[in-house]
Amino acid sequence: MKRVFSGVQPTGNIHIGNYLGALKQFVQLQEENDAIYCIVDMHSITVPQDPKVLRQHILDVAALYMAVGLDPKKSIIFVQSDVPGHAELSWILTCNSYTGELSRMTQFKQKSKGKESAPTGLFTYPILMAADILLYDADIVPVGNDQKQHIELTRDIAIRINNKYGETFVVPEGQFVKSGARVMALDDPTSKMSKSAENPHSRISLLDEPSKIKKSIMKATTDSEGVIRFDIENKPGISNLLSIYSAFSGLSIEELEKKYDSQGYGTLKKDLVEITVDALAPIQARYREIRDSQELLDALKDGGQRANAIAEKTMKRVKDRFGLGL
Ligand code: ATP
Ligand code: LTN
Repeated sequence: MKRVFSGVQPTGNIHIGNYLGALKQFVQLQEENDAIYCIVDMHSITVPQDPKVLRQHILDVAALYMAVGLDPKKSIIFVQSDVPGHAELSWILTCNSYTGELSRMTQFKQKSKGKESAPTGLFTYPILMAADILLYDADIVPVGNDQKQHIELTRDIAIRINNKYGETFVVPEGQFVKSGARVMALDDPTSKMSKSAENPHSRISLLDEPSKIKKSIMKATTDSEGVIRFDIENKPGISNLLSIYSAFSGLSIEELEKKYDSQGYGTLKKDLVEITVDALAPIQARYREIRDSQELLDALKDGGQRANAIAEKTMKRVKDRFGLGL
């Protein structure tokens, strides 16, 4: 059995990009693996958060985890800050990574762009992510394409420490889905769909009402050619809609191109609204059931304890290797 680990930030607005790129795989992977899914609240404070809102968002994401199908009997579901090993290991990894490699991270470059000064946590964010993964000896890390560079860094750090201190960490592999790995913004199909974009019509959040979903999709940016075909370079808008359609329906892009041969963009969009609303309805219903339940709190508490037991073992091994403590 392989160990699977992944995390999502509790920053609200979990969207279909997060779902198709990451959460959907989480559910499949829990069936045949030893899966651990984290709500990475310490990552979210790399940018300012309102404490009251943050706590609500932690519960929102936990409820969404369960609403999309994660089962606390099959997977460990827990909150990062409940396990002190993440911060502890992060420091040890910080001492074994270089400012040069962190400066090359595109996420850091994007998030600090134009700012006179950026929080140090934004810079060392990928090290905390490496700690999350290495703390649990993860073999597989299912994430969206945007996290590729962070996974590479995690591998580099693990290999570096294994070479220097002897076998300490499992070197993990990223796992990326084929369709949905990079869902683009509906209003600007050249940038990725993001929680933090100002325009709410740039994304479809998992909890959006049908009327909002309809508005966002019908407004989505396309082109003036009028032909439905997949071509990311020249037709990023239509290609993005086809990818979303394919990921939700299970139909291949080729099948969709055939289905919509000589049809208008309006028809494609209308059908996509229906497919999306239908896919999200059961998730939304389950979310409403679980969000304020004791079941959710119990699952997180139990998950935290089980995660901590694994983390403590790793920390003991790591401290031994480094000669830390007694
Ligand atoms: P955002 O940029 O929307 O704030 P994020 O990547 O910073 O998202 P997370 O909530 O931590 O924040 O992401 C959870 C998972 O969703 C990650 O595995 C990430 O790769 C994936 N993901 C995020 N955006 C997309 C997207 N547009 N398409 C596919 N996967 C995505
Ligand atoms: N950096 C990721 C979230 C994240 C993560 C992790 C993903 C934090 N720690 C460990 C996988 C494994 C993001 O922004 N999407």
